[in-house]
Amino acid sequence: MKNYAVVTGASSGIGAATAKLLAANGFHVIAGARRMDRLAELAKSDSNIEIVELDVTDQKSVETLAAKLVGKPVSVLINNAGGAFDAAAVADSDPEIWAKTFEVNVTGAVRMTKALIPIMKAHGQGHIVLMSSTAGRIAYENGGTYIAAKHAVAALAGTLRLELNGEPIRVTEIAPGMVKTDEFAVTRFAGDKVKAAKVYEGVEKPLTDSDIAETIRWAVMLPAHINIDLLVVRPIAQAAQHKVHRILK
Ligand code: 8X3
Repeated sequence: MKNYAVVTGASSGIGAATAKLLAANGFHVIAGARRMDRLAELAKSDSNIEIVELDVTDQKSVETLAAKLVGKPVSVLINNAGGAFDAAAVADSDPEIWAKTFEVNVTGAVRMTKALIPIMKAHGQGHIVLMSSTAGRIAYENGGTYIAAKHAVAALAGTLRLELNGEPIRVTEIAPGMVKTDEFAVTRFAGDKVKAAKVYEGVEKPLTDSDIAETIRWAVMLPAHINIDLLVVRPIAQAAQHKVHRILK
């Protein structure tokens, strides 16, 4: 029987690319997201992708999925659901957006992790991947909600690794830098595609969702005794958060 990999936020971007790549590499992928129409498209690409409606901010939704997975060989969880929902200075920011950002990026990952740890333990093997960001390692202006939430994800990864020491469960934090996806920057700028495009302006080759999926595939397919604690992944044009080589005409 194939090992199961559960991917959250699988309807687009890094989540969808990861679901496809893991399915192509022999996993039975459980692809979860809220948007079933998008997932239905994804499922057409590979018969090893099983789709499930999932809202990581809803405890019932997470429990319903976990109940289906009891007794199954779940060996990988990719906590990918997340996002940035504003680009405001802290002084101008909305506490509701703070709560939403933490709910999706942090508490959502906690819900999924809590629900699947017993299933991984019963299977005798597990790997929890947390998608943080370079925003989880350094601050920049006008990103406080997302930066704080991703720092929390990084802290969650470190805590879990300590607490699971002695169990056959790996914990990996993947911290992407500039990745150009269809939705990330557009969501951050509340649908403003011009502002979103500026993020990548003049950058010859920002990373793609498939690039990040490849790093995840590598980390989860290493022999089970090798734990990648942290992978910081940037395009070559981005030497540091504020140091981006742009070719502007
Ligand atoms: C996204 C990277 O630079 O927008 O996780 O924070 S950044």
